[in-house]
Amino acid sequence: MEMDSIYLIGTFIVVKLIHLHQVTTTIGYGSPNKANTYSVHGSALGAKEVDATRKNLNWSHEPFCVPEDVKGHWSRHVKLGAQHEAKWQADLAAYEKKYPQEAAEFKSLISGEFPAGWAEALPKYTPESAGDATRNLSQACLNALAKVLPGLLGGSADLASSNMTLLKMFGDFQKDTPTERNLRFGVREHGMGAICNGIALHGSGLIPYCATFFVFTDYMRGAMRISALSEAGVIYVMTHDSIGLGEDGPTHQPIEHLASFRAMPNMLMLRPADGNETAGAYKVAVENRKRPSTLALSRQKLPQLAGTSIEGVEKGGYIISDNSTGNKPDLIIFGTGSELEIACKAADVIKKEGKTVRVVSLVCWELFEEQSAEYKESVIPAGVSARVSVEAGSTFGWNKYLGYKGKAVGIDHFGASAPAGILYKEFGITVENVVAKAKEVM
Ligand SMILES: *[C@@H]1O[C@H](CO)[C@@H](O)[C@H](O)[C@H]1NC(C)=O
Ligand SMILES: *[C@@H]1O[C@H](CO)[C@@H](O)[C@H](O)[C@H]1NC(C)=O
Ligand SMILES: *[C@@H]1O[C@H](CO)[C@@H](O)[C@H](O)[C@H]1NC(C)=O
Ligand SMILES: CC(=O)N[C@H]1CO[C@H](CO)[C@@H](O)[C@@H]1O
Repeated sequence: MEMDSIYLIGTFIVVKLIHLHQVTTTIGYGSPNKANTYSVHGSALGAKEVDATRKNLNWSHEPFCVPEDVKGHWSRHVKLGAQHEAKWQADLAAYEKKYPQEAAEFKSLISGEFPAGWAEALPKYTPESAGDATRNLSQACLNALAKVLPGLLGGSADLASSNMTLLKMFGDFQKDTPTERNLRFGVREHGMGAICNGIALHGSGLIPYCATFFVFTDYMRGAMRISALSEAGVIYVMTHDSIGLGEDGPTHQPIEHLASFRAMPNMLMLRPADGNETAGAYKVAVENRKRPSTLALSRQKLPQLAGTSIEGVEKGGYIISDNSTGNKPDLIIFGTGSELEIACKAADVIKKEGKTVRVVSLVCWELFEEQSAEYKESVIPAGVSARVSVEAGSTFGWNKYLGYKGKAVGIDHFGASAPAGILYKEFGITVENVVAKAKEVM
């Protein structure tokens, strides 16, 4: 297969990362009095010990001096590197002559371009489309995008069948099958995130995604933070995103996770509510090659909500429905993900009582914050202080949009083991409770 070369890049990185050997080191090597002690870990050696170390290592050169023989030793790589590069360029030119189409694809990949019109491949939904879990809608997006984005590849921490992250037209990526695109990471979340960081940062145009339950981000938070810090555009597909996952219980139910990733710099935290919003989340995640995206997706079935759109998701927050005039609703209800439906239903109840109500989807706070002041005012007018939010997660952070008067409906304690419907009712994440809170603030 001529495409091998492209996927070999990925093989190389993955194999390299998987076969890291254990290395034994001595901290502070060469320091006669401090080597192998904690004191070299956190503080400088000090002038006296530096002198002793120089003597011990037989190092007679001035500080910051690179002796000629050392320089010569390392500089030989410059020439070698130039030779390797020239050979690579010649190979590529020969390849291009023989396989112009594949070479064009390869070049567009390594230059980081997306194929024209790629986003058209994202599935579209109408309010009449069947309801589904956003994890299922996510699988539809991944499979649609795999057809148009040759660089998209990924997998899960042994949960492909419950995470819905399998690229159906591809097999497993292995040593002997490098053109396949499903990576089997095994049950090791941190390694999975680290491997994806390597793939993203290699700069070969590959777009890595990885998946597990949202709560297990705790096992790979270090890798996720490195994605954010290192500007690695990894797509984190995080399913089972709330107490709505049901019977697995509190060990599997994320509570503070949305808030924690909203607090992480350079991380896009997206919580789509239905098909259009899931497609929008993927559009954002693919386009952001220098920011990782975390997609929080539901296990439970959700309806397609009138008013959702890809364009709305790209703005981070937008109006789903509104029956006010002059940008002055009596009430604003915010929702995200699986609770946007509750927000819409609560709005219907309150409208029937003769009030004007606006429902806002705050699917990605970071993107909303980047919008113009005019846009933000058009969605959340400063003059309207009657505000309620509903989200099946920690209420921490919602004051930013609710202000002093607003009320948050959420869950600020650990969950429990029961079917989703029972848990939502027990913990008050219901239409009735949103309506009650709305009446307190109006
Ligand atoms: C999804 O977006 C399209 C295009 O903006 C729109 O026509 C459609 O009604 C939306 N679907 C839903 C469920 O809101
Ligand atoms: C999600 O997809 C799976 C497998 O196709 C299916 O069994 C399940 O019913 C779907 N979930 C929902 C909530 O529609
Ligand atoms: C908003 O909807 C409610 C219920 O349908 C209605 O009573 C009210 O007049 C509407 N307001 C506007 C401005 O359309
Ligand atoms: C652990 C697990 O569920 N593994 C499954 C992942 O999905 C693939 C494809 O559906 C199955 O073959 C695995 O058994």
